[in-house]
Amino acid sequence: MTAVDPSRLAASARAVLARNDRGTWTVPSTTLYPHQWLWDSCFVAIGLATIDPGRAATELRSLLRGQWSNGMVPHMVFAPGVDDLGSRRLWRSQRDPRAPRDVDTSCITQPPVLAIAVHAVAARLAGAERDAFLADVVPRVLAYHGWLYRERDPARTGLVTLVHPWECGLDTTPPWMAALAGAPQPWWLRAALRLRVARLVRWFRRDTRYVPAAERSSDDDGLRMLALARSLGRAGYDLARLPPGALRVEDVAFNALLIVANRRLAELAGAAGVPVDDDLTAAMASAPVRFEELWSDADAAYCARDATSGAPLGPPTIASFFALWAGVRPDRQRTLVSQLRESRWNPAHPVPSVAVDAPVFDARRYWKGPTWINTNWIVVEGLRAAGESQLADRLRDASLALVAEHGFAEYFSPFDGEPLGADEFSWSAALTLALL
Ligand code: 9WN
Repeated sequence: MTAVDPSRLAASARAVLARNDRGTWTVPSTTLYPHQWLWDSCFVAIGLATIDPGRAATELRSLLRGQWSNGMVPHMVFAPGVDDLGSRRLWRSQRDPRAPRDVDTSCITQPPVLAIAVHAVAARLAGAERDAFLADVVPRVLAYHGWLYRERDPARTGLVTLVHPWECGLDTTPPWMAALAGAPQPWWLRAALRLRVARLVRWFRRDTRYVPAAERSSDDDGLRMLALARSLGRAGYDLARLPPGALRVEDVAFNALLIVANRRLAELAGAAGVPVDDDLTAAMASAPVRFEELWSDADAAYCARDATSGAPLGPPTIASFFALWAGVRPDRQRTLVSQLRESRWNPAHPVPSVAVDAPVFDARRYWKGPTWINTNWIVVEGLRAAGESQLADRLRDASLALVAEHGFAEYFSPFDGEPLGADEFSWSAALTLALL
């Protein structure tokens, strides 16, 4: 393992964040991702909190300028003057009266790490600056969680339902792509896939101009995701108005992070003196209990579930380990911890996003196998919460060695550490600061 020089590594991480800084918010990557993304900005704020908490607070406030009047925090806030396929023109948020008037946003959300980030930033602020930050932000985060439970868990199951893979953060993760391929498709999409014209989409793709196609989502997956976004628009992005066969998923990563975020939010609300309403309090209390329903005995893992049929969506992925942070049944916790020591989850550069022996594993393709710094950071937090500090330290050291040797790539081959996807990626740099 490469020896890590902490101050050199921190200096390079800061340089990446400075380069990607757009004043009040940070792009994930100057080439591939020129807009603001929800969980990216949260990870950036968590890292910045360790060196410049004031700027970290600004990052989160600027993210919230995209919040909708119903409380939804969109997964993207668009940078003015940058137009690309799959972004502003796809959503046209201005047509929706609930969207903000002064910025364009996407119309779906992303993993709710906002309360976790607000908590991390508030812990580094003091006095009047902290009070003002909490007074401004906490009511808006409460509105966000209120929206999640009100509109995405109308049956009050304690589990929130997602309607698009982009919402789960691990976009092309195998369970979602399998579910998407099996969901009803419009006739034109079926024809396009059959005639293999999806390859033509490559001409319009921005991502493959910067990153080899073998490291990104396949053309078919990409086209299906674009088509799904369009069809959500026809239902007004409203779960209740989706047609019967539409994709509805109780996602593991999202719901695990929501449990952590709920806890942080309850603490923040107490500190800010803002009451939490009864509905939200009840939802927060039932979430960890209902989360256990996502355990699949057959897979010995927490798996996403089809919200309509209740069927588990395999194969298990890195998301199963997010449950360590949420806090789960002790026997299941022990199973997860011992899996992290098995070779299929523990190649040279752990933790792969899919176990290396899974048939769908692909070492270089996006969320289908590579190791990511944000998921490692989440697993480190989870291991600490589970009292597994030695294993947590080992994974932290492995993650730091990976970026020290291969740079702040978007993701890495779990076998040889080859940097993949975008380079100079913001959350890889920011979470390096947090891990240091
Ligand atoms: C779509 C920005 C985002 C991340 C996601 C990651 C990827 C976008 C894409 O990039 O998603 O939202 O273009 O593929 O999967 O987690 O937030 O870094």
